[in-house]
Amino acid sequence: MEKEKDKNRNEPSAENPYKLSDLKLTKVEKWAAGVPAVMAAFSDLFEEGVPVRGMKALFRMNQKNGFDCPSCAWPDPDDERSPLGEYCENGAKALAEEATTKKVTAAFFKKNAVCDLARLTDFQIGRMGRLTDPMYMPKNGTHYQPISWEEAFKKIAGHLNALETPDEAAFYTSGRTSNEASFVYQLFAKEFGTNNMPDCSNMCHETSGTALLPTIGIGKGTVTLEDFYDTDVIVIIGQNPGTNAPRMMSALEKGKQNGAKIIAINPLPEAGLMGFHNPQQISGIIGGGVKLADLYLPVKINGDMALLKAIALLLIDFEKKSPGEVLDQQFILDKTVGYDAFARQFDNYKLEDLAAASGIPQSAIYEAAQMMAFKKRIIFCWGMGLTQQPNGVAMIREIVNLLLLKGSIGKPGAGVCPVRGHSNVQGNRTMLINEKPTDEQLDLIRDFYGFEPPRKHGYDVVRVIKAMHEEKVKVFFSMGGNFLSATPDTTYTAEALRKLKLTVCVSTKLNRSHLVHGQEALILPTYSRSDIDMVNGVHQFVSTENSMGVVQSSKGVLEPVSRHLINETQIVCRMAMATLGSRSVVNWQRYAGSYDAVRDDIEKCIPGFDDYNNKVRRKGGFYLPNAARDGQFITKEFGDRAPFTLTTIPDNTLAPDEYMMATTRTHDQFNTTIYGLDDRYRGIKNERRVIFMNQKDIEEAGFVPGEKVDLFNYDNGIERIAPLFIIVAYAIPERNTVTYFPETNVLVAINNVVEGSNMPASKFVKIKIKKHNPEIYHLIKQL
Ligand SMILES: Nc1nc2c(c(=O)[nH]1)N[C@H]1C(S)=C(S)[C@@H](COP(=O)(O)OP(=O)(O)OC[C@H]3O[C@@H](n4cnc5c(=O)[nH]c(N)nc54)[C@H](O)[C@@H]3O)O[C@H]1N2
Ligand SMILES: Nc1nc2c(c(=O)[nH]1)N[C@H]1C(S)=C(S)[C@@H](COP(=O)(O)OP(=O)(O)OC[C@H]3O[C@@H](n4cnc5c(=O)[nH]c(N)nc54)[C@H](O)[C@@H]3O)O[C@H]1N2
Ligand SMILES: [Mo]
Repeated sequence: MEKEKDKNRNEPSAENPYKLSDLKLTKVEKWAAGVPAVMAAFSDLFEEGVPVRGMKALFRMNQKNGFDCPSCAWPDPDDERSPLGEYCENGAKALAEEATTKKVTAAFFKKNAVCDLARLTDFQIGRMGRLTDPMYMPKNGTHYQPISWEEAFKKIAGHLNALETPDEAAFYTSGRTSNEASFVYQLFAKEFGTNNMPDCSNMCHETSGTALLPTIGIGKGTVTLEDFYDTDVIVIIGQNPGTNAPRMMSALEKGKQNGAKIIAINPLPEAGLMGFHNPQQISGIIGGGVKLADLYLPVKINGDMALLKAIALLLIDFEKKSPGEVLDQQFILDKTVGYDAFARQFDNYKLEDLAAASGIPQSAIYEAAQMMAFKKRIIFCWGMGLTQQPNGVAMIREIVNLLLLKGSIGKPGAGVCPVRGHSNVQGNRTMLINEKPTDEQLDLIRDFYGFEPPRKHGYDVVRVIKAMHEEKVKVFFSMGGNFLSATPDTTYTAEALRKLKLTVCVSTKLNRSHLVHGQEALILPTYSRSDIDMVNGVHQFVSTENSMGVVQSSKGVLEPVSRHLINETQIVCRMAMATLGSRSVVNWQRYAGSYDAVRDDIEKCIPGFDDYNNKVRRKGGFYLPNAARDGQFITKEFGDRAPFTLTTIPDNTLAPDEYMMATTRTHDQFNTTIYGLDDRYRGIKNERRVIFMNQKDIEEAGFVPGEKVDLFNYDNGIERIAPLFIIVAYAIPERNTVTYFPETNVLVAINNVVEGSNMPASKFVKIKIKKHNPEIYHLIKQL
């Protein structure tokens, strides 16, 4: 084995390519969506060779009685839905990706050794098609081989039951798993005896939940779509709606038409922040379009804290000049605590220092504060640009501070809107997929089922990788996702995964996490959201929760690609029966046979789901209760008041040869699923290994645009190398750079985390940039 790895040491691989594609730079777009978006969507369906199948599905996507788009978590309109379809370019791409009729069969695995496949990129692997059969990799094996479902469950049970403690197992979840499957999955982990349930939230919006729960009493957003339609100011900070939540732009458009102003805060002038052609409306297709941002603030990476403080400073200042007109004094008195200390801190801040730290001129900050000063209804939306910063929790608390000053939360047209990623990531959490469930949640499970669930907190994503390294975790089960590619410090994580005794991936498509595996490995193929899910002859539906707390049904429409697929709920139930046998007090057979049965019991264990089976059958679903939305902030520490939080400004000094790097998404990917090599809105064609730099930095470092460079990170005294990137000159603040994940995850140190939420700080990576050295590959450890 060692020898084989050595032999590969200097061969090209996903992390270490020797060649680049033929990069072409095109125009950087100022408008998102519109005709090219619709064309791109359709062309994807054609490329996958599934136009009829795909079109049929596309017209059912996000329609009442249809299925929930597997792409993002943006909600569907409660009332009218567009006759042209409630989908976007990226939803169509996600659909094309899973509707493909190309197959990765047992014969494919027989032909291809895993060590060869492991060198391919996620893009190359993703093209190969849908998984059709359960597959098994024996110890010291070179190829996956077919295995029956029965045998697969026996293997899992054998490994799980051989562990010294249940905490030597960990159960990961990506965010597409339905409420029903999530519920049985966490129930199994708890009955088995562990809270080791890391999930994609640990890399995504954990920071938001961590910040919101103690301040407003709920770890979720408070606004609904309707709030966007009738509001005064929408602030979009650290989020790229055009690419990652394109249907959000219809809501922004409607809000603007009704008079709202938009402030965009982002180091990059993203097309989706600047303007919008609505492809779902005839007017958007043939011309026109709306300008979105009324004010664009090109903040430095991590300059947001200084900016938010500067705005607060000005608002407090304006209030002094026009008492009672700027801040909501009654709200502050009735609903909050800690205002005095909060206001007092500004004696120690100067606007000019804050402006310098944020990278935004004082005049522009002044304009932003003016736009909010005399308005009462403000919505703050944010995404990974904030949550993946080391001080992300504090920054989101600072956003809450601003809204509390204005009394702009818990009333129509106002509040917080963390824009979630995966289509059911919020539902996963509601269903108790959480490494640190509360005692109240666990008591409900205990009282209903009659077993004592474990109370000790489990591992999150970063901690589980370390625990694998230390061989404290030996069995790793992933419900969806692509753990290797999504997580930080790829080389370190790959080493951790290889130490495991067993890795199990429940997946729809082949990905790199199947190929960098434990001593033994299983791939369990399952249905995707758009597939018809028949159980006991009945066409079943599942349910999901969107970014705004609406739970609705989702029913697939496509014939599955293989007869051997079983749904995620059945996979869990059969694993539970094989593992726990007569030890279990749960009727897994009943759950395996009917989602209604699962929903009946969710209703008993999770508040807000009364009458679940009836309500979920209503067109459009139902809203979960959200006290903060109704203006009640029930916090543990302060009763029914929301606290102001005192935060600090980070010192972001860089060494002279250091740059700050944010890793982000192209328009042509869904996380680790790479649809293509373009990033149309940012003017990139045919290459992902690019680094966006400011023109002045390029010149000062003695580079030229188009030059090939290698990237380095040195956190914790370890040299991490990402070779062969092309410099692209871009409108980005000085000393800031942007690259795409997963390619640059090798540079994100495992200890570079967000304080409080322990998420990887993937938008705050200190790097050095050197001219490409063809000899560099000798220094790089092969995965
Ligand atoms: N097409 C598509 N859709 C997706 C996904 C996808 O990969 N592709 N992924 C889904 C998932 S799981 C998620 S979580 C969401 C993610 O959606 P987003 O939250 O939009 O995530 P990113 O694109 O990673 O980064 C958002 C923005 O943060 C900005 N940014 C970087 N650093 C800073 C900073 O310091 N301050 C500020 N203010 N901004 C900064 C970047 O320029 C970028 O525009 O999208 C979901 N939807
Ligand atoms: N550097 C850097 N790293 C990041 C981020 C970043 O911005 N920068 N973003 C982070 C974020 S926000 C997130 S959410 C994570 C995402 O992390 P993950 O959720 O782990 O990754 P995905 O790429 O979304 O997972 C894709 C795989 O899921 C499987 N799949 C798709 N649909 C289904 C389904 O219906 N059922 C099952 N069982 N499997 C399915 C397919 O096999 C596919 O290969 O990545 C994080 N990593
Ligand atoms: Mo995410």
